[in-house]
Amino acid sequence: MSKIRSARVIVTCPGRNFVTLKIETEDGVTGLGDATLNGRELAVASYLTDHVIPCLIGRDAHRIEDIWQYLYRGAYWRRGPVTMSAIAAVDMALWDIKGKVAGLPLYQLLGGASRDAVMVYGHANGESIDDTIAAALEYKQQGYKAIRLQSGVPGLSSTYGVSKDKLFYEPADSDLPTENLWSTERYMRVVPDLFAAAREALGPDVHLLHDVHHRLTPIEAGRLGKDLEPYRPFWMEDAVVADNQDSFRLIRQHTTTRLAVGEIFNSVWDAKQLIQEQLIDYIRATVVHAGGITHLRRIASFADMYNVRTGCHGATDLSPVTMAAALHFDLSVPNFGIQEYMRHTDETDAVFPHAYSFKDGSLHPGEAPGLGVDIDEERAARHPYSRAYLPVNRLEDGSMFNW
Ligand code: EZ4
Ligand code: CO
Repeated sequence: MSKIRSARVIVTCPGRNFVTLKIETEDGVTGLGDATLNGRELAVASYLTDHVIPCLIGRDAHRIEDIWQYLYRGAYWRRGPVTMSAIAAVDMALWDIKGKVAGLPLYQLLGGASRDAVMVYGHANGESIDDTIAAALEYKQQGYKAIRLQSGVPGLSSTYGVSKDKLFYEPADSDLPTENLWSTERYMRVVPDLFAAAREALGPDVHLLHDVHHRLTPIEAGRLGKDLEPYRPFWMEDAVVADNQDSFRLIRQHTTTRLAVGEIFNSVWDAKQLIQEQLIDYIRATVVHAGGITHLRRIASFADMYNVRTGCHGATDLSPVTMAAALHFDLSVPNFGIQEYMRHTDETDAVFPHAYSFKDGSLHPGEAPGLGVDIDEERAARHPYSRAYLPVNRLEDGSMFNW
């Protein structure tokens, strides 16, 4: 028995906003959980402070599963990104505490390492195909074995995944949503050319990935997947919106390019049909937005029965606390596939000192007990919350589209 004495939410903006839950037990052991929901941060902060924390005080921090069920079943209102990010934060913090009490890195509590390290992919991007290839060559130089390619589209002033600052792409770029323009036709012409050039420049061994970011219809996605087949992409991500899971059947009928989806999924129910009918190859649900380590393990076990591997979301809006949690999970889970890795800025890393490290294209969570991440609260306090939104997208005729 190790009673929860206190819990509080820390909101900080070292370059971008992060919401962190800190739980402390009566024995003085602390645990951290990430609760960041990009562009909707304060909703989760309030959900935790106003509705979750009062129910946590006095509970046994070691009863992780029971607390998970209490917060999920006990809310009556199930699922959704706000609820599941809040539950995730509690879950991560409790696993962190359990690891610290045991004196073991979290991956040891999850069954131990199933592999030596976690293969990650980096984000290469550029305004033109040449710029993107130059960025990809830099990643290869740094040892990356897998690289995501996103290039600007001629005729569109801004494109998802393409940044001014190559190393630190940050889509939540304004205190009110910026307006982007989208043209499927222009986009569909560029991507196969990008992959042809990239395969030629980077050679046969590097894994090449691409994120469509929910912009196509199923039949368009089938076409793009087919166009990319000669260049053997590792995966095509978020080819279509997955609200209607049936959509993926049509894509499957037209291409053997591997499909990845799920960074905005909150629970196993978002992926049930996709997994059961083997309509995808990689499930991208992540610790922070899908109910924590406890629920992500459940999703992965289910996926394993259908040959679906994990490919956790790992953009910069997932704090170093989530990155650490994901790495412990990735190292242990049998059906790991790949981990997304967008480097945080030095400013962010200074607020969240961490034990994980990069080497030879892979990350390792390190051997510190628990998650192996801390928060420097003094530094955090120097970076107050600053409202920031993801962009919105419109078609050339002005109608709203998916970003
Ligand atoms: O747009 O994390 O694969 N990575 C992505 C990200 C998402 C952001 C949204 O907050 O799609 O760049
Ligand atoms: Co994505």
